[in-house]
Amino acid sequence: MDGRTYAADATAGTEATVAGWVHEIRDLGGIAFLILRDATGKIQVKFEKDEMDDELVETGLDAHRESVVRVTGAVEEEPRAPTGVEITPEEFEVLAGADPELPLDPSGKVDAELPTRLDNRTLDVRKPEVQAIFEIRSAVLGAVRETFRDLGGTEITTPKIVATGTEGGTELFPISYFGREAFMNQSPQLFKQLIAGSNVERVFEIGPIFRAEEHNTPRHLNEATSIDFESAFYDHHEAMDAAEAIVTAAYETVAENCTEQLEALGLAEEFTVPDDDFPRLTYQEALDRVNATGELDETLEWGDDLSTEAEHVLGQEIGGHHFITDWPSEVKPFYIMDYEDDETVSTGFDLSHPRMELVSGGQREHRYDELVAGFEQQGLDPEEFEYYTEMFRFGMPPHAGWGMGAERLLATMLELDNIREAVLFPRDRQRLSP
Ligand code: AMO
Repeated sequence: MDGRTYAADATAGTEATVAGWVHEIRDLGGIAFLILRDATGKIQVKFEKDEMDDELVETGLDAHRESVVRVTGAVEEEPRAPTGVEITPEEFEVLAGADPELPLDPSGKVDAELPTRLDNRTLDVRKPEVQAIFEIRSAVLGAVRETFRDLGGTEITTPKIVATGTEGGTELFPISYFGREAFMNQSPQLFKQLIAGSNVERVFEIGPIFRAEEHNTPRHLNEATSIDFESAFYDHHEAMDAAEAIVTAAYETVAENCTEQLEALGLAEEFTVPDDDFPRLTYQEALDRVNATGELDETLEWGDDLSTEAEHVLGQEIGGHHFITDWPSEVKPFYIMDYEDDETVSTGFDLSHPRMELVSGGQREHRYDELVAGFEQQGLDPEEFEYYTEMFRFGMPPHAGWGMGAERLLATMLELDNIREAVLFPRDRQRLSP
């Protein structure tokens, strides 16, 4: 908008035009204050009734909360105002009125349940603490991209409509594709591997993944954002180094550039960047640590998946981000490579925050015969995946990579109770719109 000044930039001694939402109006009789809010914060607009044009005063004070207004006037110092300045209107215009009854109170004085907030996301994101989450999300994704590029990665985008699933058949969303059955992709897994096998070698993608999850939990979405990485000539140790670098860079960026947002979330004091040296425990060591606490009713044995409860106990024990490596081959997917000297153990790894798992990855099976055998062992028909397996006959280098849930990274970083807080328009079992 021509000549518009943001609330935070209006300086005393100038004439400015500001535009934004009516946050609140405080009418004290002879004098009234309208607090205008925009992306940068709040500014006070002063109405001195006796000294101002009646019509202007009326338009200003009759504006309902959350109406969009534009104000032009002199900016003067006022230490009691939110930004230390106030504006006295010479012109006042309502650009878009708001109904007097709001489904949600953006000033936060009246609490709303999450479903009401998600139904009215526009109003919800007007709250500074919600706005802050999405500004931090943007900063995190920016840092992730930049760090991948520093690591020599090339950003790719891969199809979301696919013919076959990769991460377990029950979690697929079927769709109709010109009369043929197709699916929403659960992971860019096979595509990123195929391109790691090209001259591009090291790739990353930030994009949607779709999972028809059984669970409606605070950690699961049906559409999530996956941060994926894959590199030729990397082993699983190097892939873990890259995951550590990405997580640390995300925290560093937030600590450096998002102080206001952390304040809005009440996290400014306690926010800390983790050491980029996350402990790496083997799966067996993880079982032993959990069993030693005696906190579970059962004793975990080799082959058991770590339940949410077991993950939680281990998280409390370790107290920070940690890798779990050397998983039993049978609990990891067909594309993960097993150790040469012991095929019951895989190079698969997870990276967890004490609250939840963030990453799965591993070194990939790049040997054609072993790959095809892996499909069969997992009950998958290798013929359906020929577009993928064929390429392994034409020089597929050793390679490794991982996938990280962007929302889980944010939920753990910002101590959000529910992963949906980190998604503008979440998709879950109940929610298909907005
Ligand atoms: P996995 O299925 O473990 O591995 O997913 C990787 C990471 O993605 C996130 N994630 C989810 N987040 C929210 N809601 C969901 N429903 C959801 N599902 C997954 C988690 C999880 O750790 N192809 C492999 C990765 C690889 O090996 O490169 C994969 O998809 O943070």
